[in-house]
Amino acid sequence: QPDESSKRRVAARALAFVEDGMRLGLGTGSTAQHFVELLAERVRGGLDVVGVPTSERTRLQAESLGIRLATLDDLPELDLTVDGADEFDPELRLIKGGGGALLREKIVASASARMIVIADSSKRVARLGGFPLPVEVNAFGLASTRRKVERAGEAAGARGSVSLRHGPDGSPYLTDGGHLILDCRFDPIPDPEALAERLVAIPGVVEHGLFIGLASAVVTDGDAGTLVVER
Ligand code: DER
Repeated sequence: QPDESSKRRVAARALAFVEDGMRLGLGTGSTAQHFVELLAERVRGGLDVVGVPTSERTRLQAESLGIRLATLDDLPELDLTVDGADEFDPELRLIKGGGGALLREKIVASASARMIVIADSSKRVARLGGFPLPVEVNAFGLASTRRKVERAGEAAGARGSVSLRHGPDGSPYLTDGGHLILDCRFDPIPDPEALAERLVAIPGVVEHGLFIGLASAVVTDGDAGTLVVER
């Protein structure tokens, strides 16, 4: 089980990619939280950056720490996004969305020249799917969309059950965008590209947690400390 020190170590290592004057995408999740904290220390030391948060949670954290914020409307193109992941494979394909922010995370990552993923060694997998794939869906026609998502998994050779994510109070989890999340236990996912194509073809699907071709590098950790895995 990953410890906070390992998350902090990979977050600290990612700071080396941040240069003065950069327009940054700020990720979401417990590892990204460390990055935002450490970035704020550098800002207090004079680093001049502006951040576009990938969730309300990250926006509140960055704001409280005094990091200058903007939106993608102010800054349509970013230099670098630093974000976490739930899994990464040898081709740096990711599963993201454990923290429920996958839609804004993917929009921000795809607006960035580079995306550096910060993920401790527990996220490193040979094949994606051990972590349930989050799929963000519109609430309208949920039962029908859920069935189509299950069929898309089967058609892509990734069988498994699909469940609606609930929040801590027992009600259905609502994303920042007001959508629901289906967590799909497609394990393993033999062909992530094929599954991604099938999911985006479903009208009720807003976005899915497969990030393919977006990560430029992953900062992870091993016995000898942190290491950067390039694509
Ligand atoms: O929700 C997300 O995509 C997060 O980045 C998640 O994938 C990683 O969160 P963690 O750093 O708390 O494991």
